[in-house]
Amino acid sequence: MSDEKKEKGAAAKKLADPIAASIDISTQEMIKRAQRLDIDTVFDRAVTLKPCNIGMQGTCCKNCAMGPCRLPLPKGGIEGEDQRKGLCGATANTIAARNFARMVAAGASAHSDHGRGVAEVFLSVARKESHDYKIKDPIKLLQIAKCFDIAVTIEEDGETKDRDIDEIALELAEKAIAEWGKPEGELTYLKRAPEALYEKWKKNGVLPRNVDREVVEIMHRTHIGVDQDYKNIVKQCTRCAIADGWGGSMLGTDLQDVLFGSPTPVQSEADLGIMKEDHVNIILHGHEPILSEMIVAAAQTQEMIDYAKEKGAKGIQLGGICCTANEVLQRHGIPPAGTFLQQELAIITGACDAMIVDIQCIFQNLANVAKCFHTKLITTHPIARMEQENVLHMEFDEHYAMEDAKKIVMLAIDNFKNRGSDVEIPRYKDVQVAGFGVESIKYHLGGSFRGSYYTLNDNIINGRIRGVAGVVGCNNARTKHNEEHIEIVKELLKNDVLVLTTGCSALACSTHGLLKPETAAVYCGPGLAEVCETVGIPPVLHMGSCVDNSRILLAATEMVKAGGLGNDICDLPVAGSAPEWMSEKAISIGHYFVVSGVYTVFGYQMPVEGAPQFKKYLYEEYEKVFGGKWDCEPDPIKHAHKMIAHIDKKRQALGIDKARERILMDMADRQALEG
Ligand code: NFS
Repeated sequence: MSDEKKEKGAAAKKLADPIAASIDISTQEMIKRAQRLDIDTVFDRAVTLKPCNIGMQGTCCKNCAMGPCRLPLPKGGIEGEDQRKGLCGATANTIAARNFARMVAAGASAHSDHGRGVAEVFLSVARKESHDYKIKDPIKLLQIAKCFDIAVTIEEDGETKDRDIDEIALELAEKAIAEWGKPEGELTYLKRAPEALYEKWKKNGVLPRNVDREVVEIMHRTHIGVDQDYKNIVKQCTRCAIADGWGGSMLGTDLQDVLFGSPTPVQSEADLGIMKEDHVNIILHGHEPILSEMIVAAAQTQEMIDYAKEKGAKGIQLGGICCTANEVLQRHGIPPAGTFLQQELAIITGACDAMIVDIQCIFQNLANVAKCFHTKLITTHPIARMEQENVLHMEFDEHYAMEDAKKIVMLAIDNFKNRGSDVEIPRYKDVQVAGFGVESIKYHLGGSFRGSYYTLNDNIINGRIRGVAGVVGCNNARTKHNEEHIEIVKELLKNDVLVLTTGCSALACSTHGLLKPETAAVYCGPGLAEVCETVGIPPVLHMGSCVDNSRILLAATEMVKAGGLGNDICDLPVAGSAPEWMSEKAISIGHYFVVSGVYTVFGYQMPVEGAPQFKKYLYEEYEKVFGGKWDCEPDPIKHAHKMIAHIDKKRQALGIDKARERILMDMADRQALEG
């Protein structure tokens, strides 16, 4: 088909307006290019396919074959008693709570199964069955071993000796893997939470027993005819979400750090512009670093670099999408090509020689886009395959990790020659510093000998830093791509709130230049700018992938430990946000933050609007139980100010609001005083 015909065809279809779809110029350019080439992207599909209003309200029940029973909120709300019910009599509250619970279960499963995968690789490394992985962070290994009550020293001939690290690793691996299904007791990591929080969970009967059981119990309780009390359903959501944040996700993060190294700040670049016309471009997309770590190692071997040159390329350019991007960024400085909504666009450049995917957040439409170019789309995980014929499945086996990784890299190199001449890589990219783990924040704040969160707390108490916000989560094609992330973060910075970020929100911040120390002078209020400039950190700290939200929980715990800001996470002047959430994982994350004591605001509509009592329970009453609560605010500026108001409320409760008032005096105030 001629270009002219294609353009006419595209004009006849309903298409996204690229400028309205994203704030990124690179994204806008690639949407335009896709439309010129008559390739549909998620942005166009969002225009033609509208969401179901009843589903959005959370009140469509599909849990048995008498339904679906749809219970929309009547226009004008409910007057008097709510008469709505499904065939079995389930109320709107029960239905919305059950749907919410299943989202928590699915989200917790995704994170935790990822964690389990890492634990299994760790076990095989400890058993010396997988030779291509090594224990890269033995210090972290010993730290975790302590949490599991594993002896790290032994008595021999009356002398204390360090135990062999391999022996400790094996004991730890076996104990860690048992966390998913142990028959008795409770999750080991729960005790890492501040004592007051642990006791609160215990008193309310929500200590998770093991990871899998809490998911199974949600599925059981939400089956037709089981749990019909929304408050009781939420209670199980809580237990399951804790099992995710303080269990599966936290174990995933820790064991990844042990195997692949704990992140330390690295400089890199971000955006589609990191792809290079004269290089073999390999895009790593998905979540588990088990595969991507090995691809990075393989692509950096001289053998592969020489092979790429032999085939006419100047080298190999790796780039990431989604949380894999965060994993390889924080440990190796591999630049991210983009967020969740940019995955199709990376192929649309025409310069993607291979896209390698593992699990989660992968569009099935990638196969249709790849078909229009030379791109090899390679699935690698047994639980995530695609039906389309042009997709290659190369199952990755950790026992032959390097061999498998080299095969995949070679395939990409061999494909370089098939690249067409119609290549268009957006020129945009920005620099960034990423990879702040809990330990490296400690180090940056206090040096290696006096590393502590004391400096952070001190600056919160003296008012230079107003509070801390976790801004995390997805993109959602129903909102303008990246706009909410960036607006909210900038508003928080302006008001002296330090931002911790993960997931696609972190990637959005990286492409918009918010992850560099120089950002402080441009966007921050005077107090935060001063601290960042003194310490030499960006005001937005990249803490990794979504699984790494567990790092934010531990950072908050460190703040509690450092003293002066209360004795529980709910006492801290902190707030959470997922501006453009869309996945079930985000709901699980949101819920574990709430029940860890954090006020958490989502940007896109929550599936609770059709059940006002259930909504009120999550948005208001739950705070009395766990100290945190849900909220939703689509307007980014209002969203940020709700978080700031909460931070101020906590400052007031701590009696540190006065210090901040002093700090906020500007020149005019001073002159007025002097006059
Ligand atoms: Ni999180 Fe990571 Fe991105 Fe959302 Fe998907 S990649 S696990 S779910 S879209 S932040």
